[in-house]
Amino acid sequence: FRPVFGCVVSSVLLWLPGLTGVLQNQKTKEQIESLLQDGKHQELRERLCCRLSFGTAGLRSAMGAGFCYINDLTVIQSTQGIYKYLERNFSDFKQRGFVVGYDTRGQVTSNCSSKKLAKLTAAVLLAKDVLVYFFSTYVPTPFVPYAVQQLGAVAGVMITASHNRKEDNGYKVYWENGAQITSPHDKEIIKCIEECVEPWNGSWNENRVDTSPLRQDPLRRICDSYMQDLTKICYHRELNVQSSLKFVHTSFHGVGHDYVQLAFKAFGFQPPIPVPEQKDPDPDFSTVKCPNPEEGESVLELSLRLAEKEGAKVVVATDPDADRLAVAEQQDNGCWKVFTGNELAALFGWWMFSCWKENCSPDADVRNVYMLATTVSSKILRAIALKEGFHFEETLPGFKWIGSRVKNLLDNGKEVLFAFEESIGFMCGTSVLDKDGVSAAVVIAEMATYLQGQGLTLAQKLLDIYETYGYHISKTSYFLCYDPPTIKRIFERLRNFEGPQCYPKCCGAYNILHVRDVTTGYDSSQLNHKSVLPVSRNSQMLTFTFQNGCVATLRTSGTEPKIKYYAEMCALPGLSDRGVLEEELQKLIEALIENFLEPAKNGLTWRSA
Ligand SMILES: *[C@@H]1O[C@H](CO)[C@@H](O)[C@H](O)[C@H]1NC(C)=O
Ligand SMILES: *[C@@H]1O[C@H](CO)[C@@H](O)[C@H](O)[C@H]1NC(C)=O
Ligand SMILES: CC(=O)N[C@H]1CO[C@H](CO)[C@@H](O)[C@@H]1O
Repeated sequence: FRPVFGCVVSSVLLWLPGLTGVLQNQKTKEQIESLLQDGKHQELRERLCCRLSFGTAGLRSAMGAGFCYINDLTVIQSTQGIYKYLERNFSDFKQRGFVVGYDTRGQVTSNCSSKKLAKLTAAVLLAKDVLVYFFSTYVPTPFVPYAVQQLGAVAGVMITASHNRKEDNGYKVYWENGAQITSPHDKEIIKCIEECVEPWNGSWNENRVDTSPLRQDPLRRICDSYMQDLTKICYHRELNVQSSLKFVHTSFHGVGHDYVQLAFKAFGFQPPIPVPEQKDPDPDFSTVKCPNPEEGESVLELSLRLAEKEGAKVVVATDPDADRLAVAEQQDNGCWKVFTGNELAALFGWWMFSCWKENCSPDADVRNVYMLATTVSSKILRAIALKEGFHFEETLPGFKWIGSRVKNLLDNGKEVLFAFEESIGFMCGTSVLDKDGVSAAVVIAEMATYLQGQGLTLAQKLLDIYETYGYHISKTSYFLCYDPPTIKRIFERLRNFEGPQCYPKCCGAYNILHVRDVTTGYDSSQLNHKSVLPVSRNSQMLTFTFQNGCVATLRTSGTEPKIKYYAEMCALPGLSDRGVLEEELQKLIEALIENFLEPAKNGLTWRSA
């Protein structure tokens, strides 16, 4: 399919290669037919003269008819491309096999569901004699990368749109190393997809998973082994068993309930109290305005009320595909504190290191130990690492970078305890090389239980961590800017601030110590002035390290018309006047906007959030 062909929509419509596919699904067929009848040529063009772009995150779009939507056909086409790519790259692909998992999403109007799309994914591969590990029921996203590694499969796919709105779905691809694919696999796969857009014989046979001898159900084996592996990061089972602390868990209408229950059992806990209205799968996410626990108190309403009724002090919330975790804790004044991703990371980082230290063998070397975070996440782990003697590393934003780097470190004999990204994604231990809300939920439960024994709450311990390692206060926001030349101008101006190829040395009254430009690969803090991070030419990202301890990153968003900023005040241990630090951070952000963003916007207005 080439976009040009589709542009004389009505007459050639039926000749488009692959269009027979659109028509295989009665519901998406009806959507196209009704657009045709109503003469909605513009919308037809938008739906048919494009192709869903396949990237390192796989596919992500609304479900519905058309080549830039997620539907039976686009999933078949993508899987055919992946088949082609894997067949060329792995001589033992068919024997080693491929993992397919799915969440609980679905949409009546297009008769698409994650399970159906997963069955079609499996059908494409089974028809080509590939061994397929197809889960017999929905699973958390982290189960797929875990299964890929455990089963020695070549790759895997999870059909999920995580915490996105209910209209969306997605197709997330994991490589044999158990991490999400990175470039250039995505580019190669795109080429392969374009080579085989016409569905093959057999690709439509979604019922093949029920009959093919090449299909295996890995559910039992993977679930048992996952729960067994979880206990590697359980350090205080004896406390958990006796604990009277109650927990409420919400699975946000997604996959999490059964798995979080099992994880608590594996740690020796009483089962957490589920939020009844949200415990079972519901593709409409009926009780939340958006299925993202990151939104804080407003979406946690039902959990918090239940916790108050039950006398549970801690609420854990897994997002719909259970790869991320939000946590709230009731404070002495009765109010709830919903922790940010960065705050939770401070707790996890402290906890995973303390547990390691207490349990490591006498000849263990702390210099062999690593923690990781993405460039836009809090630097609290850096502060802990500095004081405790282990390594801290940054990766580009996105867990695919963390996963691949962790695998690399493990292959080189290093020990990785914890990694995170600020958007409540946590990796505790290394059984799964991706964010995992199930393990994070049970680890925080153990932490809260242990702390209760010490007479501390999570919030009190957080302050304690800040006292010990230095306060870390961060603020993230963005400007909407619909004019790409303006965005380009802003960043180019910063690259040529004090003359050609000369980055700013200060921002208003604030002195800049170091600049890192991931777009060009420059980093003034390195001896050779080369950034250790992979160069990322297609996006803008500049990080300034200020003399006062603040670190600020300006970056564009890959998919939205935004300039985002992430600023953090990293104070030295002992500087504990939070108010003063907050004020300083606020003033610095204002200086950043006034000096770095405003002057290059040419009168354009933008909306700040
Ligand atoms: C939805 O798709 C399934 C096959 O996956 C089919 O059996 C069913 O009849 C379809 N439902 C509607 C309403 O078209
Ligand atoms: C696919 O099936 C059709 C009809 O059954 C047949 O004519 C065609 O040759 C088949 N193609 C391949 C590649 O097997
Ligand atoms: C690592 C590897 O073998 N990559 C190859 C995979 O297959 C594509 C063709 O589809 C080649 O271009 C890659 O070099």
